[in-house]
Amino acid sequence: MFRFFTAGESHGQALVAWVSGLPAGVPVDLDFVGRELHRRQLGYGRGGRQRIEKDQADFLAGVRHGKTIGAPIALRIENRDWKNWEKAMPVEDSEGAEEAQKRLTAPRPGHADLAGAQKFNFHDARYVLERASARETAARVAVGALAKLLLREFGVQILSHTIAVGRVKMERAATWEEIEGVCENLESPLRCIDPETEARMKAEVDHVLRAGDSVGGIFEVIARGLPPGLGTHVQWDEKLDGKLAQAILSIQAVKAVEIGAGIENSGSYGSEVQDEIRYDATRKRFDRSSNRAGGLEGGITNGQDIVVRGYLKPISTLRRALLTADLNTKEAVKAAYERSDVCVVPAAWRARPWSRRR
Ligand code: EPS
Repeated sequence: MFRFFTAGESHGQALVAWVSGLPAGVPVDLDFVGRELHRRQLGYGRGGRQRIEKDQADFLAGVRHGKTIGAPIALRIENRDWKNWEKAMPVEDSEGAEEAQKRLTAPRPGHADLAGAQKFNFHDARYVLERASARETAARVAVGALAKLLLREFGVQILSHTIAVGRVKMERAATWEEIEGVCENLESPLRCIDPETEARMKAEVDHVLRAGDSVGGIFEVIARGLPPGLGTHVQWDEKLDGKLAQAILSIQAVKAVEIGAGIENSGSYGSEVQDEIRYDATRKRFDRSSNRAGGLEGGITNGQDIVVRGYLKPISTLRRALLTADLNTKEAVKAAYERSDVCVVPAAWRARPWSRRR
């Protein structure tokens, strides 16, 4: 079974990941892993941190001579920003450490700050936000790159693109070729396939930047080439749609997940929603006339593209701060502001295409 854990504070020494369950012999293309990490750092509306970091995965275990060896994999991504935080977040308790600490006592509405501080009885949300930070996704991207390298061996392609930023939404369906194009293009500011819509998305980011606000959006991930039969209908926690939903919802700021046309389907009649089945005699396989189910029926892949959408709320760090209550004095204060992104939609989207194996 493929499993992973991540560790690391946003301003600690490093992010680390531990991965288990990859078979021996999977080629580990370090350039590919590096490119995935680089892509995560790009996108319009990102904060100043990306100018400090140059994320790179340093493999410590489980990969030898360019291939997995079946043993657990350990990797490390350095936080270059650590040198600016050593005094604020030392590992050992030291003299004067308290004064140097960059305390955060005005929890941001919508952030893990308050709930996390209550959970651990902290009088400062620093340790909470350090771990709740979207910086953690760098470790997940490195792990995801390894998973993609395994899937590549089976001819599976995974692409993704931006559907909406704030109030600006793509109104037409994207073709596979268009999504491939935007995945290859590192210059694409918001990873939207339609230049006119993307220009309006950029204006939306500019608007919130000027207003001291933030903006969310929708990204879509598509997996092509998976055979029918992955996942299962027999046990609730093994259903693939449930597992995918958990994976997407666990990304910082994602508040909803959609599989196929799930949201629209809930307001339609059954006759309009189900994908009719036919048999393609040339390709000797069952097929569907449409893909409103998003490639999953009963928690099992049906051989069609898997289509999953993640809905991101606007991130909770705002220059135009909202009201909150101080953790210690309980007084009404403005929520804390820390350097932040204003739009993370293009970072949540981080897949890239690859050629099918011949
Ligand atoms: C991020 C790093 C963080 C944030 C952002 C994403 O760095 P810093 O806190 O030093 O600016 O920019 O994280 C958040 C959105 C968040 O809420 O913490 C990154 O590497 O992606």
